[in-house]
Amino acid sequence: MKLEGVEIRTIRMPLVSPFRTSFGTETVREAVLVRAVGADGEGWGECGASALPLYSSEYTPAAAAVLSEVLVPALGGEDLDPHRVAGILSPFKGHRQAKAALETAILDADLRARDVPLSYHLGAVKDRVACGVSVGITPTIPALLDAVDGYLADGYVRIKLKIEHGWDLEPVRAVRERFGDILLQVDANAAYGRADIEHLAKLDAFDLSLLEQPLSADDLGGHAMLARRIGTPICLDESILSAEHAAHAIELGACCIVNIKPGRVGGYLESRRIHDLCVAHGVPVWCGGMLETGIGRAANLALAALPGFTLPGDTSASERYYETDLTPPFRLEDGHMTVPTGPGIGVTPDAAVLDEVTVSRAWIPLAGAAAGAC
Ligand code: OSB
Ligand code: MG
Repeated sequence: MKLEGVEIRTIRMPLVSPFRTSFGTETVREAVLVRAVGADGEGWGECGASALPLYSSEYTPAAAAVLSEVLVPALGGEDLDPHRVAGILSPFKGHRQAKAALETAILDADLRARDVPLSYHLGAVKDRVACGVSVGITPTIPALLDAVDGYLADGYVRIKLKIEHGWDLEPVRAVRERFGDILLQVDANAAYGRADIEHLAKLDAFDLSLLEQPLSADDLGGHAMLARRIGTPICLDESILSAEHAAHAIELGACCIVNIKPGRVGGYLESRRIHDLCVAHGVPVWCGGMLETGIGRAANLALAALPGFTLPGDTSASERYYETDLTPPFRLEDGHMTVPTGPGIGVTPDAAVLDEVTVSRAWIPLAGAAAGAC
């Protein structure tokens, strides 16, 4: 893959409804998209970072800057194997979501040129995946019950509720009582501390499939303490930034389930390593989400089709997030979504829709590439 240059775009797309978590409320998805252009075609990647550094230290202006100023120039204009990108970028600390978007765009361009679907490249064994939905914190419990009711009517096979201090036992109890025997799990986005262990143990009354990231990202020891006290399985999200982190967390008994978000761990290739590690340890995994447009969603579906993804992911339909997606909309059929079969990520953004939501763009030519290539 000989790269001519990379386009970095920032887009802003209104969400169909506000998404509230313990760390803030999103009403618009701001994201960076990466388009890698090579002699044999182009490829796309979506950066999971959002407008403010609330989920992790990354955020869109920083992601756009590090891509333009550091990561893309580091690639040079030489022939590039997508599997070598992470190694080339590894001297630069952090910025995993930005690195993931760049690696994905290059991998997509390479796979398209060779007519290979991403799912096949990663080792997928399913052509459709079971889908869950992540339900934000609502102003009232009746509003939450309405939201869950709507998603169950859409066919989602599991519900994830966001929780925080003051919004945990009661909403969970209300959903369990109203909807009975559904697959139900909760996500705290690191809102609690070790002092809350006894309180969190009360969630055991609700037969949850898992409790996601209750404590701070750095506190693997606290998660291990909680895991010994509580019956509900602990799943980690923010704590797992690489296969190495996953190995440590499993070894410590900090989790028995892992949420794999490709951006958070630096890309789909690292995601596959985490998947393989978890399968070897008998740890189930599922595919998380960052409110992706169709670009990121397509790639997430490819990953979610690997054999170790035995739990439904946050791979929801386009209409759960956007009135108009950048790609043909991903639709739920009988609680499942079809894994794209085209080469690379299998979808391409609609140029007119993309231009409408673009707020800034930059073209980074690569050394050795023809001037003005675009
Ligand atoms: O913690 O899983 C999370 C969205 C943004 C940031 C963090 C998280 C989420 C979600 C939504 O839960 C997942 C999705 O539907 O894309
Ligand atoms: Mg989470």
